[in-house]
Amino acid sequence: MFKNVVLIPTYNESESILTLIHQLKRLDVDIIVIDDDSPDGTSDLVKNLDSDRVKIINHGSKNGIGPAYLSGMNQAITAGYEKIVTMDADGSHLVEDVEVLISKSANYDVIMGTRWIPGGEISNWSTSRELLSKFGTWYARKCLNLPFKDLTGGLRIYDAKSLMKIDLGKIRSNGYCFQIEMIKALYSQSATIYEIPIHFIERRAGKSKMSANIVVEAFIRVSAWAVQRIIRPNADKLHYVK
Ligand SMILES: Nc1nc2c(ncn2[C@@H]2O[C@H](COP(=O)(O)OP(=O)(O)O)[C@@H](O)[C@H]2O)c(=O)[nH]1
Ligand SMILES: [Mg+2]
Repeated sequence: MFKNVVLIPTYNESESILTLIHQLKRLDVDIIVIDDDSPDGTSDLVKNLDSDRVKIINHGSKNGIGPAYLSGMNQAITAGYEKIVTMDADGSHLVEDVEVLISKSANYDVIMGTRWIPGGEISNWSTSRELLSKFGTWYARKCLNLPFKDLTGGLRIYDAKSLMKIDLGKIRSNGYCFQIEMIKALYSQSATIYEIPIHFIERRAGKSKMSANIVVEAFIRVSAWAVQRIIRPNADKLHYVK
């Protein structure tokens, strides 16, 4: 067993997952794929690899990246991994950037891969997705008073000990709001969080799972948290602590 693990949530990623796993194998990491019963057979492809370094969690029906990542994090913590990388399956996150995250992770609880700082880059993304992503981060920054430049990205590395300090059961977001809630929870516990620039490349195969429901969930949750912050400014500190 390596000391670091990469978590990859999948829903219908049969065209991408094996390429990514192959690329990741040059790093000293184990891999856990968390699949929500993909009809395209993603989980069978991973299972058939029959590799000690690659595990699959069959997570049940499609329920968003939040619950999928939480299953993966709980398994990774129980197994005793030190650093937990999270990344998309579709090739949008580069293994080169994962390497950089790992190399800088020793002194931080969380490192976030960030598109919207100097050195960060996006390729092939539609203007509407870029605007939505930038608006999402801007809105969450303002509502939650978080000093970060990319709150919705999926490429991160968490220190397992820092995750053990929060009650992961309190994280309730299903969609991409999960990424915001994780940072909100860890920041409330004074975690050290650092951003590094990454290159995000929009997928070439398969389909995005972004939907109106995901946007609505994030908007409603973040707005409600903003109101909560005004009423009880220190509530998060108690809410998320283990
Ligand atoms: N397990 C699981 N993975 C999901 C779900 N929704 C999205 N994903 C995965 O999360 C990652 C990011 O999703 P993607 O559709 O590429 O989002 P986009 O890049 O914002 O368009 C991919 O690896 C998806 O397969 C879900 O409901 N369950
Ligand atoms: Mg994608």
